[in-house]
Amino acid sequence: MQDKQQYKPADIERAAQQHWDATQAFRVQADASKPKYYCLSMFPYPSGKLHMGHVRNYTIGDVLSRFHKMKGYNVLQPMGWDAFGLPAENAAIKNKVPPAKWTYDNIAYMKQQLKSLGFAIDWSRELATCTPEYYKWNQWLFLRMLEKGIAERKTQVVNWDPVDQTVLANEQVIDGRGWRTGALVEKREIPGYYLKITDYADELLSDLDELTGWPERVKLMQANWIGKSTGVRFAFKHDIADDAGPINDGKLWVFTTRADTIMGVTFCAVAAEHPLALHAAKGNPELAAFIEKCKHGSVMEADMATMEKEGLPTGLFVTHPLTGKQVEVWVGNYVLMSYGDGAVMGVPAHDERDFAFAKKYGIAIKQVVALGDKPYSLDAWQEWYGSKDGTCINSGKYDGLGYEAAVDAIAADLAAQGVGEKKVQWRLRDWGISRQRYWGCPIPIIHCDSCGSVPVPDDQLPVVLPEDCVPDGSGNPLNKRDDFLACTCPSCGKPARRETDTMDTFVDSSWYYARYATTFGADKMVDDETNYWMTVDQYIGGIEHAILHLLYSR
Ligand code: ANZ
Ligand code: ZN
Repeated sequence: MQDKQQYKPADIERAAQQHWDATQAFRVQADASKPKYYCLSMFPYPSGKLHMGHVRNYTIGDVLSRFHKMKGYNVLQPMGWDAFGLPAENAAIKNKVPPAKWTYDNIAYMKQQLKSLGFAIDWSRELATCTPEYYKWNQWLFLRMLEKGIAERKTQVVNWDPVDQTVLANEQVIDGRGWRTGALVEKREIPGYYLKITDYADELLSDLDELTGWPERVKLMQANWIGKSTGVRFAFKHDIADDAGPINDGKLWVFTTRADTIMGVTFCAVAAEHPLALHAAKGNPELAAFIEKCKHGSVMEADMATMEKEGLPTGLFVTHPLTGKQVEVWVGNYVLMSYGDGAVMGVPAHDERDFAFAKKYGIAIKQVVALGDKPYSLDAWQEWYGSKDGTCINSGKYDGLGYEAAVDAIAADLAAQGVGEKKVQWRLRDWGISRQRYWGCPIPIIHCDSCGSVPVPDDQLPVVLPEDCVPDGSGNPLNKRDDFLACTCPSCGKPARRETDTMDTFVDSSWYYARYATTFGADKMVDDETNYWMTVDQYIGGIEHAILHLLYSR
């Protein structure tokens, strides 16, 4: 009888792994004599235990890495931890342990799981975004952006839980109510920090053409996200005033992509947060209640498109710039305050949303574009909708003009009155990076009663996050930490208060790939080693991850 050969993974794999460890088999450095291969897997969130998705993802990366190593490449396969974020705070509320402890425990456990899988990882480059060595560079880069004017402080709308007196993340709002308190969530305006990605909108859009190897539909999603829209911005004049004088200087601005339909305007609609809506609500409890209700509604565009159109008249009128006629202003729940000017010219004959609104409230519908040679019917209209075919009718001097000629003529007439011009409008918003959360990278700003918001000087970086707070759900625990809050103003030396907002975790995960490639422990954000390894040759992560980045970079 022959000896049965048995595969004993525990023995064999341990021996191989110990050998790799002892010889530092996967530890790599820049080496100009070899071609390099940088294989980057999406870094995990330390949620507790690895799941099969991790194993699948990292196995693919490992196969590619080993294959290239055998082919003679200098292969970098790093690993690290996307370690800040809300789940750690939720776990803290539930288990009463500091998020730091929960996170570091999870990292230790998951690291040992990863190690037992025997991946060809250069562990000497391991990083965790919640460590001061890492997030110092978030702070440093933020300060550089502040200097360049591409980071700024401005007001932002947040979800406010009136019972817990705290800001909620979108995912903590369930059916319009706070996840813990069940209280109706309000939209509040508070100061926040933004990165001006809109300054780069043109570049972001045109450089999509240079991306190779991405599916067209992904590029299209990106383009739609950036959302370049060419149209006309113009104003309806009015003399609606409050004690401080005419509201918005007596002009109701709107943005339209269909200036050719301007003679078909039968109403205007403004967002619930628009100054005219707020003004009208002062003497109108019904309108005030409606505005209050809208505040709890969605601001997601997808929801806006499908939800039941609702509105109320304000009783206010503005003047049509080309006909001189009075046009009634309505408040409409389908008008977004955050897009364009937060107001629209209502053209029910040609805009789907305006049509639904006008039908519901008995507002006049006036056709001003001939739909080819077809009579005006719902079918013909649906077929035409969104197209730029057809010529102006019922439009006085613009009759007979096609889309472009009509837009040119109308824009010129508006410009001659000083109330309008052609405009490119972007859907892309500046990236709001501040969160009113504890478990994140502190924003390096100091508030001084005399000097205002003052940047923390570089030699005081990193601003270290205390790791022993246990959030209880009622607001950011940093607000109760005097040892964190108290500081001196870098500019006048008087006692001042530290900013308690932290950065969105997408700031952390937007540059970790560069840090892996940097000399370990370098006292620079990136260095020559980074130049050697960059760019990433192969990224392995769910498309979900890429899409999440897109969705949250609002
Ligand atoms: C009148 C009109 C007539 C429009 C027509 C369209 C078709 P995009 O392409 O997405 O830029 N709009 C403008 N600001 C808005 C806001 N804050 N909230 C909701 N809707 C808004 O869409 C531009 C069109 O969306 C604009 O052109 C305006 O409606 C509407 F036959 O003006 B349009
Ligand atoms: Zn000061």
